[in-house]
Amino acid sequence: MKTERSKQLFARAKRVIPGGVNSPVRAFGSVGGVPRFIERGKGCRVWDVDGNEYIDFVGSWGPLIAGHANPAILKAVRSAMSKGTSFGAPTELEISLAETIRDAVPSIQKLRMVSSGTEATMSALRLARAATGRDRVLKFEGCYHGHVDALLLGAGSGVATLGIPGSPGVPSSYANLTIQAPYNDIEAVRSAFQKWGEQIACIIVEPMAGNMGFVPPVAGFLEALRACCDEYGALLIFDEVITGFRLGWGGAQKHFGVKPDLTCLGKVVGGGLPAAAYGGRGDLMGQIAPEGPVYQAGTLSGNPLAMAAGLATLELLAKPGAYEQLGAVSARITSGLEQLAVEIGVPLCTASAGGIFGFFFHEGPVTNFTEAADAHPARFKRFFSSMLEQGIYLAPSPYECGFASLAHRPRDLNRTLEAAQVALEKAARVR
Ligand code: HOZ
Repeated sequence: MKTERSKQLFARAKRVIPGGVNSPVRAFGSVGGVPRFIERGKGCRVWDVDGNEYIDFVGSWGPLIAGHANPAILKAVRSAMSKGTSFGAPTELEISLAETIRDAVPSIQKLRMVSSGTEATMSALRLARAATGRDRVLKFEGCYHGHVDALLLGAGSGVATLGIPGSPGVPSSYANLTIQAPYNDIEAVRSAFQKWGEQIACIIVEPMAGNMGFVPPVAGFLEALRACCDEYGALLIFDEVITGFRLGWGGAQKHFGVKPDLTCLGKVVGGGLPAAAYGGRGDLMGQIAPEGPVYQAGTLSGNPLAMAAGLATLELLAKPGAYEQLGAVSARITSGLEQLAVEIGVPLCTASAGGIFGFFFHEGPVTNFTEAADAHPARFKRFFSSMLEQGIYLAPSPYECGFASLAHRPRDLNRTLEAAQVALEKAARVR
């Protein structure tokens, strides 16, 4: 596969952008090789600057649930753009998107649009601290909630991929307020609450973890978090930046029937443009300025192009059968991989739900970050490189998940699994 042009651009980028990328997860840090510079996308495919074609399971890290350059989304964005790109003033579009989200997500009575998932989690955390008058927060190892100071400790995604220790630059007085527990370990949560219960403002959790690979909650875990928060007067924050409108309409909280106090959304709700949101109980959201004293703001918050893209995306997802289609794509990939792995004799465990899937080179089960980190990194690296060479674009790290789209067709999945057979055979030879 020719990669000359990507190599040249990467070298040029590194002279002006740290690491040559605008987000560390793009750098191919743990898998080696040159990150592909993408020129264009259509449906489930992307093409790089060397003319190579790939079936894409990254989907811009989640937002592109309808595929690249979806005509309905482009039409909505063009229509909004023809009227101007940003006003820094209220628009009707942002009310429509907020109403659609409120009606879909069980715990949201009011919400605020922001521009990134990081802003959403940062703002939800501030609100939780203000509302409870407490400073400590509890998070889970391997969960990633954006690059918020207090939440970088033990984070998944790029932090785990690059093996970055906690975070230089976060004052220790700040980091000391973050308590960590292993994902799916309710006993660890209970003992943290026994020790610091009166000081804990909130638990923040990915209700299905998608930043240490894909790790679903064990039965009863989310319910136990809810009960713990209720017992000690802490708030429960679901980070649904990945699961929101991707696991299903209404997200993980609808799927599992557990209501958080606050919810963070991103990715899908922006339809491929920069939009995110946080929301929850009306009394809590009423504390946000200008209704209340908790300050949070943004020049491009509720940007009309992003609102139009988000609305158009949610309209596509509201159509009958959309989530069944996404679920079938994810399940086909994971069941196909499992079957191949058994035939080839390489340990592999998988999980899928809605438009999300994941796999580990591990006997399984994988229920927390320690187990995820115990999977075979060299096998993942070999598998990833072989898939890429064969035109299948997966996230370049074992600490990420795969994203299905409405644009993946059975023939794309067949091609993916043909490539996976070759890649798994190569991975199996890695000891
Ligand atoms: N949150 C995504 C990683 N799991 C992608 C965003 C990024 O870090 O670039």
